[in-house]
This record gives sequence, structure tokens and C-alpha cells, in this order.
Amino acid sequence: MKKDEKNQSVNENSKDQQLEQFRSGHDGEALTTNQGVRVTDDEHSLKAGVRGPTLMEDFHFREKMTHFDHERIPERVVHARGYAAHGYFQVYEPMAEYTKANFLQDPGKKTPVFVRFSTVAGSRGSGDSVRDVRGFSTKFYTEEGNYDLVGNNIPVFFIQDAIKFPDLVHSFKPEPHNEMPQASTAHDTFWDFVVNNTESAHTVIWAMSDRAIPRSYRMMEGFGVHTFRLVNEQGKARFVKFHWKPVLGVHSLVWDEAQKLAGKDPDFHRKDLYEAIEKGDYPEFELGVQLIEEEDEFKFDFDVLDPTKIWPEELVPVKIIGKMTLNQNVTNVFAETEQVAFHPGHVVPGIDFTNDPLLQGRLFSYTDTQLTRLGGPNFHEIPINRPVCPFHNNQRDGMHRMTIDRGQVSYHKNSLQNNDPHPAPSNDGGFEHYQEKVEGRKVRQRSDSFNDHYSQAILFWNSMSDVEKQHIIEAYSFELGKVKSKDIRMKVVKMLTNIDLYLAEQVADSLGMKAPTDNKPMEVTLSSPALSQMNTVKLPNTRKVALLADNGFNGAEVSGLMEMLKKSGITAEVISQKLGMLKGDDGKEIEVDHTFLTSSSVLYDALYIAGGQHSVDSLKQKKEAVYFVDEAFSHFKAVGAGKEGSDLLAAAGISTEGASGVVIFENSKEVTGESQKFIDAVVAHRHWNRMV
Ligand code: HDE
Repeated sequence: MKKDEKNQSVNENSKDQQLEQFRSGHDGEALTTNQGVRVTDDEHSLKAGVRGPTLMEDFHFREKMTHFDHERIPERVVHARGYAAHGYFQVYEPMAEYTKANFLQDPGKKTPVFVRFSTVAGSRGSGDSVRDVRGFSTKFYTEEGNYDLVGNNIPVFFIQDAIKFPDLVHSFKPEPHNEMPQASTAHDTFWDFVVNNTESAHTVIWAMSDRAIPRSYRMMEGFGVHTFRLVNEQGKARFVKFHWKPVLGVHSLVWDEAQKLAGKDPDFHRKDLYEAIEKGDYPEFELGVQLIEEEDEFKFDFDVLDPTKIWPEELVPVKIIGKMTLNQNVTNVFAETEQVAFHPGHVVPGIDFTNDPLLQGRLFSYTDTQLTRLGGPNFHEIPINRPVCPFHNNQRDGMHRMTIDRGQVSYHKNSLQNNDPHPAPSNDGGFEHYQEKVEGRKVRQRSDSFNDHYSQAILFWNSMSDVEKQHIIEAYSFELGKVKSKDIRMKVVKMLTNIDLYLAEQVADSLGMKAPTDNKPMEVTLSSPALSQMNTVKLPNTRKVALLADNGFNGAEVSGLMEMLKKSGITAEVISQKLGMLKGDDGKEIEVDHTFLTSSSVLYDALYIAGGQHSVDSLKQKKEAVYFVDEAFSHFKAVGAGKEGSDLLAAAGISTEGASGVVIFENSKEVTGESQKFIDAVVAHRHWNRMV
């Protein structure tokens, strides 16, 4: 069948319809064994006498226990902790000028996608909010096959050659002699690796920035990191870097909050994603491409093949080409999120590789790791991994083969089956590798053009606001404060003198050391405003406000506020001393969502203290309420309060006089104007002026 005739019908539901064939519900069904035999009793094993030994012939017991004994599969060697969702992608306009990839041509087409977000270092059960790079993997189920964009939320990587990946990972994983610390780079071996592999300097400063503690998976960028190629129908290729831009902007936690969240709610990010999708607040990301003409390969002061370098957006603009919407949670986390197998080598015609030595090594690693993790070579048949287009070849057998291949023939070339399945020429959809000219000697070397390890670390530092710089200083200070070796601490400080002397001095000072004075960073005057989160999009949508109240709260004010928040897409949850109903001063009741025991300010973006003297007086007596307010304020969050609510602020030692992001509703009957001020304060996300 010609490519054009087959499967032009891929739409946003194609993957879901395919998965539906494998879904199983058990409502109203009798319990059976895996052989389909009905089971009479699932609580008592078969015994010789009520107090006697269990009998081997109890096939139900044996089968149940055996299956349970083998429920676990190896977790991913990196990116073990993750969460995923389904959605679709739509291109804004045909991209034929740049690529022949079919899913990038028709703005009316919705291509199904599956996206998995992850942390890198932690085990499968580790906390979501730890300081780490985040994985951002997208599988596009296109009619030309699966295309995987397996990226991160940081645009550069720690190393320049894949051969060093096992070393990098060994250094940041828990140390082998005591298996500590979990999901953290704040230990000796990681920093030992850093100082001995200075190509890491740029990515490390990103990892020490607020990018490594995202507020939500929905609020972080994604990057393909490597340089790939887009190839059009005429065979013309261009270098490309891929970007995902979150419609909600790029937002972060503060470090104290991130650490507390790891205990208060280790599922913070997965819950956020799951709940947003359940509520219909579908996360959206725009796809952007940066393009460099092949003939401009050597025009820049970075090597386009070096994965430790960005292409500053101000130099090479990001062209926004489409949007991805995540609109469906998985049915079963193991079947989908855990068994999904991404691979940067899964490309479709129109997308191709470059010689980035990190990418080249990845092309080997991803299939290889699935062989162990998913138990053999047939993992492409697992429902979540199947393409939505047909696939045919002469590969056969292996563990867990599900396809029942008809016929006598399983080889190419053949005459017994008219040479089917037959290769397809490129004009019939066959993948044709870009014919890059390559020549060279076999060497174990790196190009000299990869030698600059610091200029873009400096560029990143230059691009940060003062607040972001302070956070970076604190992050290095935290991590190195946990490093036991003074020698390694000093070596990192020395390394920092190649980025910025103030940074080095401040970190050294926190470690009780003096930064060496015999070194100076190279001159880099460039900065990239696009790198600072201060310049990101700020929206009210899906922000979460904790509303502190008790009996006697100001009813008119609270209902007016709630209405205004809802209109802006902000959710409010009522926090009080006990669950149940609270009665307002107008006799109306509201339901309490959480108590001070089950909740915490770190779970919210902002705080509102309901007015009403009785309510406020009661909360003032409760040290948990006072702490809640104090903590939210100290995390720079918007704080609103009804007139009497300012008493609780005072109890927390917060002066409302000119405090940034604090909005007092003086006239609770006129909530509209005050609410807008409060909403603006929430939208601002953090009120950093409180730092000074
Ligand atoms: Fe990966 N990486 N990686 N990586 N990576 C894996 O594949 C590897 C790298 C990334 O949600 C593994 O299926 C090597 C860069 C993500 O399932 C493994 C190198 C980037 C995920 C592997 C890199 C990534 C992985 C482990 C150096 C950003 C999670 C389990 C050359 C562009 C995918 C698995 C998911 C997972 C190898 C570097 C992103 C072992 C050898 C650079 C998002 O194959």
C-alpha cells in the first residue's frame, strides 16, 4: 500500500482508541485465575486440615503469589521518578519549507502525544520537589511512525561525550558505600566529578538556579538539548534546536519550600499535573524551533554540535510552530507511564541527527536499557509503545512476542511472498538519512571547538536578576555545605572564579573560606534576557490560594472574593482547625477542605485570611495558623486579608505597612476592587522586595 493511501486518518483519538482494546474493567465480573477458571475463595489457602500445611496443588495460591513475587521491574537507571499524560499536538502553519515531517504540515491535524516528566537522580519513590534537572519526554504517534523528543527542562547538559554518562550518573547517584543521599547532588562525589570535568560548569549553574526547582511540570520549559536537523522534501537540511514553552510561563519554588514539600507532599508535581487535567485545566506548551542554515555552521562563537551550549534566543530567535495540549490522565500508571520507552533515535522522515557526540551515544543507550528494564526486544508491542500506524518487518520471536506473524517467510529478499514486506523509497515515505559528508581519522579526541567551558556559564549568570543570582549563591552554598571534603569545596570555589568573582566570594564566605584572588573570569558582556524567569509570562490561571477561616468569618467578603478568584481561574481551598462546616457572620456556611494538620502553606501559591473578628480571634490562638501565615509570607507569596485579618498578620510579626504583595480588604462590602489587587498580587507569583 502506498504511504499516501494508508492511515491518513490519524487524529487526536487514534492512540486512545488503540489503548482501549487493551483496557480491562472488572465491574460485575467473577474472580478467576489467569487461566480463566472461576475461584471460590480468595482468603484461605488450601490446607490439609484447618491447622495443617498448605498444599502444593493449590494452583490459585501458587499463581497469585508467583505473579505478586514478580510485580516489580527494574526502575529506570536515570529518570526513575516520573509522571505522564496523554494529549495532542497541532502545528500552527505548514512547515514544508523546513521539514517534510507529515505531522508538521497540516494545522487541522491533531497528532496524539504521550508526555512523561521526571526527575533524574532520585529513585522511583523519591520526592518530586528536589533540586534536579527535569526530564520532558514527548512521544508523537504520527502516521509515519513514532517520533520521540526526549528532552530536559534545562537546555544544556553536563558532559560533551556520551562515554562519560555512566561516570556522571555514578557521581550524582547515592554514594555506593552507604547509599546516601537520595535524590540530591549535595554530596562529595557529584562535586568531585564537577571539578574534574569542567565542561559541566554551564549546566551546573543552571542546576543551581531556580530552574531546578520548578513550581509545576506545567510551568517549565522543555529543550531537545542537542542540535538536530530538519530536512525538507527537496533534501535541504537546517540545524535545529527544539523548545517547549509553557503557556503558563516558567515558575519556580523557593528552596525552603522545595525541601519542605519533599516531606509534606512528595507527590506535589504529579498531583499538580493529575489534578489540573482532571479539572480541565489542560497544560499547554508551544513548540519552538531555532534554525541555523547549514552554511552558517561555523559562524558562531560556539560549536553547534556542543551540547553544553545554548543558541542565545536573541541571536537565533525561537520560531513558535505549534502547540501541545495535555488533556487526559493515564488509566494505569504502570501500564503506561512505567512501561513507556522513549528513544531520541525514534525519528520520522524530515527529522535527522547531527554528530553531537552526546546524541550519538544516546542513540545506542535507550533501546539497550529497555532490554533489561522491559525484559526483551518486544517492548515496542507494549500498548503504550505501539505506533498508531501499521508496522511490518521480518523481526521475529523473542520474549513476550505478541504479534502472530502469518506465513512462511521472515526474511528479505524473498520471492515466496513477492518480496514483502518491501522497502519503501523516500518518495513513498521511506526514511532516507541525510547525506552528510563525513571524513576523518579514527581518533579518541574532542574537537578544540568544545574547549570553552565557561563563557556561557558567565552568559547565564549575567542574564540573571539580583534575586536569581542570590538564589544561585545560596544553592551552591547549600550543596557545598553538605560536601565533606574541604579540598573539593575549595576546588569548586576556584572553578566559580572562572564565572564570577562575587559569586565565588559569596559561596566561599558561606563555607568559611576565602576565594582565591589569582584568577579572573574571561570577558563576556553578553546577556540573554530570555534566560531570566523575571521576564516570563505571569497568569492567574490555576494558581492555588489557601483561605484561612473559622466560625464567624465575614461571609459577604469571602463569597465576593471566591467569586472573583473563580473568574480568574484561581482555586481557593478553605483551611481551618477542624474539618466540617464553618458558619459566616451572615449565617452562610462553607466547607473546610483541610486542617492545619493535613495542610501547609507550601502547598499553596498565596494566602488569604478571612475577615470577621470572631474568626480571626480564634485563629490567632492557634500557633499552626500563625506559623502558616509567617511561612507563606517568608516564601514571598501574596497575602490578602479582610480588615480584621491583619490582626493575624500582626500575630505573625508581619507589618502590613508598605509590605509588598500584602493586600488588606479595608471595605469588605466592596470586594471587587480589593479582589483585583489581590489577584494581581497572586499573579506576580513572588514578592521579592521582601528580601531586602
Ligand atoms: Fe537520557 N537516558 N541519557 N538524557 N534521558 C535515559 O533511558 C542517556 C540525556 C532523558 O521519561 C535512559 O529509558 C545517555 C540528555 C530523559 O522514560 C537511558 C546520555 C537528555 C529520560 C539514558 C543521556 C536526556 C532519559 C534511562 C548521555 C536531555 C527519561 C531509562 C549521552 C536531552 C525518559 C531510559 C522517560 C532516560 C541514557 C543524556 C533525557 C539510560 C547515555 C542530554 C528525559 O537510556
